[in-house]
Amino acid sequence: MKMIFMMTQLINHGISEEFIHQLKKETEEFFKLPLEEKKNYDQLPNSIEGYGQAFVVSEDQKLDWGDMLFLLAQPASQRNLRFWPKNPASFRATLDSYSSELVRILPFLLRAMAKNLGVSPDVLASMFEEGTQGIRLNFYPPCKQANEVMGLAPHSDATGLTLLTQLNDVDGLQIKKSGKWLPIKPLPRAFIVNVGDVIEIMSNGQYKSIEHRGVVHPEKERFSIAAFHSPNMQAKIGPLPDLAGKSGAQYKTSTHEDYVRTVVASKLDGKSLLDQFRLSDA
Ligand SMILES: O=C(O)CCC(=O)C(=O)O
Repeated sequence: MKMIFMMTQLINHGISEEFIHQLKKETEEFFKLPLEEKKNYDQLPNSIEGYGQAFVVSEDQKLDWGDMLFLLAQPASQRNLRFWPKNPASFRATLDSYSSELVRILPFLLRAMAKNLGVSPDVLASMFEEGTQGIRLNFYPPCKQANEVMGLAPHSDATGLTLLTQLNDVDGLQIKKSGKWLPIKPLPRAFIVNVGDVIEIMSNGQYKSIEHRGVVHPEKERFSIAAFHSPNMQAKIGPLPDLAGKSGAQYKTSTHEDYVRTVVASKLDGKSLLDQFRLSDA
């Protein structure tokens, strides 16, 4: 049986340690700005983009113990600079370079995955060309009652492939494996690569999206950046025809627009989103 990863760590990616250090420094400086200044980048109603909280669906929901800034970084033509911090002064340029570097790396991973699946090497990479990239910067302050709160609620990413960087030496990411939460220790300078729901669907279930969560440290703050990659808007979200043809489609096919509409209307709850796309008689 071939090895299929749900989460792996990528090293030798060509992004320098100095650059990651700068990214960390500026991310930290941003989150340490006075609240009044950060509020200039506040999320607008019914949108995740900007400074605030992720996945808030109701007034009485228990919020995550964390701050975040979410930016739509690609396609670059669709950026809304209203949400891109002007302070620190070079932060916009740093984020822009980071976004481009990840776009450079992504096709290598997608080609390796296509090869693993036994399909044409460029089939996934071409669907992700001119695709979307959302960048989420996370700041988890320490919490004396760390066991009582959650930095980031359990979920799988609704997108395709996520590249995650932990910016300081405080761990907090956990993945669910065989029903148990397993802490992840990032390798030095590695990106954590998480398979998302879109890749689970496209691979007809051969790759499984990974359920994960972020826990909080009682004394130390933590910073991370997740970059979520999705196919372009023309791509259909469904099992690749070569895979569905062999074993029968396990998931339905939707337009990308319909897929996004379903995601936005769904409550974040582990991997439950996928139930809406699974074919019941498969
Ligand atoms: O902070 C982490 O390590 C996890 C972040 C993450 O998974 C996310 O932002 O979706």
